[in-house]
Amino acid sequence: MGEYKLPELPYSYDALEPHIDARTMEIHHTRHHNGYLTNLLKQIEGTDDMKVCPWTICSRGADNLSPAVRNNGGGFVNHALFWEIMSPDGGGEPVGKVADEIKGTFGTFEAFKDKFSNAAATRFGSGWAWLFIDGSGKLEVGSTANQDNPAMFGGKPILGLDVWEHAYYLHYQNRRPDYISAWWNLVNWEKVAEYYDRATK
Ligand code: MN3
Repeated sequence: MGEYKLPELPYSYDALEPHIDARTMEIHHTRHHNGYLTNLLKQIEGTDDMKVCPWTICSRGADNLSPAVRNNGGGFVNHALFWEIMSPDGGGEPVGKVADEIKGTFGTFEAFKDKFSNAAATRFGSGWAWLFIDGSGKLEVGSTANQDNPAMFGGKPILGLDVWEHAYYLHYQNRRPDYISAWWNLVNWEKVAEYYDRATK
């Protein structure tokens, strides 16, 4: 089943410079992401879980997952989404239906951006900031610890930002807010619109 292999990046390791450096991207993909996959497979290889999508495993709920599947399954899917929602041609403003939803929910794109950046900056320790669709179908901004994601709590993520130090430390050291503001230049809003449309279908 092809879902349990390391996805190729849709661009080269140096394509996101200067916002994210090539060395960070390479280590992040080949070691961190690959490590989550390897450790997830140790848990589920040979079981029926291999027959279902890894997001489906997450959506069983954080409390229903073993710590190893929660951490490594989360790590595996979170990074797969993260690579996809970035692009060397990213940045700018949202497009499609999700653009209207963002305005309707948060007032303005800038207000949404501030809320999301704040969630990313204030997540203590390692984790992720998210734009997701909550259980009632509304857009929501939040953050999760470690490799948790909104799917583990009844939501559907459509945009995620990795704020683990491994995602930025080589280039930004302790300046997480600088990494966050640079990252907005990479957001692939067409991909986010696709995720939104798929999640609300
Ligand atoms: Mn990471």
